[in-house]
Amino acid sequence: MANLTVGDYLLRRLGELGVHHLFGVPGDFVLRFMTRVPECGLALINCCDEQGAGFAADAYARIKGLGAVCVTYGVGGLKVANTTAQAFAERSPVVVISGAPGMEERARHPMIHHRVRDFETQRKVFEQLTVASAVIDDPETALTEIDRVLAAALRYKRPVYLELPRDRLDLRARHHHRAAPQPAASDPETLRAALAEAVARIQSAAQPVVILGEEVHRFGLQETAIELLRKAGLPAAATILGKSVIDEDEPQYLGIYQGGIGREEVTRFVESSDCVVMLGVMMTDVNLGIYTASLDRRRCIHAVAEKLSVGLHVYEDVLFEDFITGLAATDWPHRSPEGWPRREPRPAAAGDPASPLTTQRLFERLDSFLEPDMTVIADPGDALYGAVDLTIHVGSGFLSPAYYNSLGFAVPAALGAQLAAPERRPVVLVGDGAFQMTGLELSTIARYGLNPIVLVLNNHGYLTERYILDGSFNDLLDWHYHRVPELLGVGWGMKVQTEGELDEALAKTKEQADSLCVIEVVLDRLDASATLRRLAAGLKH
Ligand SMILES: Cc1ncc(C[n+]2csc(CCOP(=O)(O)OP(=O)(O)O)c2C)c(N)n1
Ligand SMILES: [Mg+2]
Repeated sequence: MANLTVGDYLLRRLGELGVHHLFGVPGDFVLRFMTRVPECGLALINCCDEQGAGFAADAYARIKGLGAVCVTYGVGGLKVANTTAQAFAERSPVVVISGAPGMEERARHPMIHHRVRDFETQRKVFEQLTVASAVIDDPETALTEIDRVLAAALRYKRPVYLELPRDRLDLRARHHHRAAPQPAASDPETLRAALAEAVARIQSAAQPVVILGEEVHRFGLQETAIELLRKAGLPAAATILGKSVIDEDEPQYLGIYQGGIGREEVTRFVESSDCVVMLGVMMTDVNLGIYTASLDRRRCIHAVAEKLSVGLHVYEDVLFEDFITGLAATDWPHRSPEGWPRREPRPAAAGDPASPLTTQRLFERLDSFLEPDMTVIADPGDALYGAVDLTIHVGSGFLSPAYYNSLGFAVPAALGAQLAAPERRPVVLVGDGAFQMTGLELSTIARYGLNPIVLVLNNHGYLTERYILDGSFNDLLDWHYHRVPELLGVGWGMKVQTEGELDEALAKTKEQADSLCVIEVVLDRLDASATLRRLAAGLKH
């Protein structure tokens, strides 16, 4: 690789790490790098807007373990600050690649376009939003720096930033000077002690329960977690951010635990447990039902990437993955599934076809529509809260930014998700407010011939906000959302207001198997899912 240019080396490494698509918007500082993308065997997916590209890369990273967004300096770079912040907050390893003014021209023309305060500004912003960053300005260290930054994304499952001054891109990179960083390892004695204490607690508990969180997914430990549940005969709930961390048809699965705003039987079962094993659970307000969760830490085992505690004992130098793998490898005695809360069967039978649709009926109907070859992607808002109890028939089949909660994720995420997993058709659940933010990426979806089913929940404004404090600031212009395919000249759309029309539209999406489908679901202005009603009560202060 010693003879590659700096830019080609980066692209070669991304390809080796499974990144076959780069999402971005061109600009003069990144154009030459972009011409190298297809030359190096990767596809450049041109988005309408950088924020769309950032969300697409985030979804891609959640599915493939690494994603990349590629933008120009300032106007492009700063537009992906928000999506990078989300990737940081929710542990999604996205590589942000920004073109930049050349080192020579920085000296000659300080007021070059897209500059903000100085040439350091953008990198400093991204230093706050990533786990590693570098300006690749020196061919002597370029390879080592690229390797260091990519290794950090993979190790910490968080975004990283690489800035490419345009006059350094084509320089021949020199060979590596530094050895690759040693992979982190657990201290064996501490690991043994932590496992011994955790296993003893679980074995002696009358009603142990596991809560699986998002980090199990991010660290690729889903199979290990399932092995643990099956071998030890343990039931498991999931957090909302970790929804679908395991296939929700798994007999051990109880549903989403969300404290006081979740389903009552699950909350009661978890909170009455004498040993709650929280694996990869981030203690966010949304995961904890706006802090209505009642989990006594003396009864909890809490393992996350950055911490391990068993009751009040804190163990250092134990890697999250080693702890879960150790639990799964334990020889567990048989335990029978007694007293577990049963999954609520959802009414599958159709109601009166002429009845106006309600949010509750929409989600009940969707529950019987979903299949294992679909990825459900929900935007924050009632699209997410309504989706909490949908049964996802495949592990990692649900994506939503349920912590950082940036509206406008779902449509561009469908682009990233479908390119990452082409065998799964995305089902996008998006509010009218969110759709007005990034819905234009349907254009990119259409351009690349993808076929998601997009349900726009048109409740005539910002419902979630209405529940907290209403005012005209929560109103929106009522678009003809179902006619967007006409505007694009691609795809099929339908507006549905009754149960019968929804059935018809869902059936039609099967006929329109290869095309983009937009279903506008008209809902009452104040109709809400049960979860949103409970959540809103918690948010009102
Ligand atoms: C980028 C962004 N801006 C603002 C908010 C604050 N916010 C949270 S929910 C919401 C309303 C969402 O409206 P819509 O997408 O129509 O979903 P609904 O609540 O109506 O189901 C807003 C504005 C946010 N979460 N993200
Ligand atoms: Mg709305």
